[in-house]
Amino acid sequence: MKMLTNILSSVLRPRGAAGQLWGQGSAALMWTDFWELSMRALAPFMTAVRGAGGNSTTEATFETRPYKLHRLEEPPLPSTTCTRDDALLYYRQMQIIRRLESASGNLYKEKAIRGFCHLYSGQEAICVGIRAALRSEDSVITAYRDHGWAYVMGCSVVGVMAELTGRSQGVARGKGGSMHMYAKNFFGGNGIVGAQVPVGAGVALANKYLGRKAICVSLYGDGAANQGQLFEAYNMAKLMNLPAVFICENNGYGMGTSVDRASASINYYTRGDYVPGIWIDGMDVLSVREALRYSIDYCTTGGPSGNGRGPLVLEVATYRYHGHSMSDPGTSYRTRDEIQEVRQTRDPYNALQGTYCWRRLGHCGGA
Ligand SMILES: Cc1ncc(C[n+]2csc(CCOP(=O)(O)OP(=O)(O)O)c2C)c(N)n1
Ligand SMILES: [Mg+2]
Repeated sequence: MKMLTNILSSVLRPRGAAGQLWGQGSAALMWTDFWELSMRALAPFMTAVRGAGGNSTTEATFETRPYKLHRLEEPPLPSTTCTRDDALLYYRQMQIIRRLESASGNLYKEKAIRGFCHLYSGQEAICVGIRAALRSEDSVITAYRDHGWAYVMGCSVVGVMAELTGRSQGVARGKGGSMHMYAKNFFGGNGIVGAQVPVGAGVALANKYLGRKAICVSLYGDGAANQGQLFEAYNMAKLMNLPAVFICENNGYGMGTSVDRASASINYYTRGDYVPGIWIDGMDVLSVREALRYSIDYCTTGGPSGNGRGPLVLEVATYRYHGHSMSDPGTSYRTRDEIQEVRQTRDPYNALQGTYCWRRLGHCGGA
């Protein structure tokens, strides 16, 4: 408690009467404090980009990172347009998720969060990029690393934090905790490795059956990618031509096991065999967004019926900064230098800030 209070004390505003997160008396942390903390962290960035004002462009075109294809002729577009508002939104979402996860880690150490807790830091560009492409009718299902997903799918930061700390104001009334959060068209938050993938295929089947032109995105890890139930889901999705997008988040490790120790083939985008696939740089939010736009088009148009060409298997290459869960320091099976190098060279929001927002959309002039 003391440690977290110290960390936050320099930036928290005076505490109000309602919305207590946890703690008592003057040491209490309020929900509003958490929000305030996020907003203050973003303020310099917002000011800089807005301040670029009249002599800057409001829209620019960027190259996407090269994609690798499996059984596809045409790749997603090699360039994409991003407005300053889009860039700000993506940056803001990624910042909030990063800070939400840092706060979650601290609250866990303080025992304010109990049970399992898996953090998404390092992987933010995936959920932000995918969400940016989805329409309101599309659905998502993921595994247990779901705090950021719950947030981008419509849950408030307060709702996520309340869920994590077992409060009735939580997005699952405090009954689900870290691994079981839900929102409209967000089917969780699932703790059993791989089990969400056939469920996602079922959501895609419902979409097709009900005549909705909507996709279902099912996310799973590189560790889950070796499970038999995934191949059953691929098979059914292909047989029935379902609008299902299976997405492997390859963060390099399944618990403490690296991908090359666990998988006979680490080309996860090819593992659907007869299901076409795409490899994507998952640290680049716009490349992720563009690949999902392509996937929506692929799964909902063309094909024999004109209603879609069936499923896809995507692999997004990423990295997790924290250990597998809060009980894993994450340093016994990889070096600190490895983590540091990714932070310095590939970090998703540093890349967005440096390349897109500041240089191309205002800070240093137009595109
Ligand atoms: C069926 C099942 N087996 C084992 C576990 C224990 N377990 C939890 S996470 C995990 C590793 C999953 O790694 P990966 O799919 O790469 O996801 P990541 O944690 O890297 O996001 C395992 C084996 C589980 N939850 N469910
Ligand atoms: Mg993994």
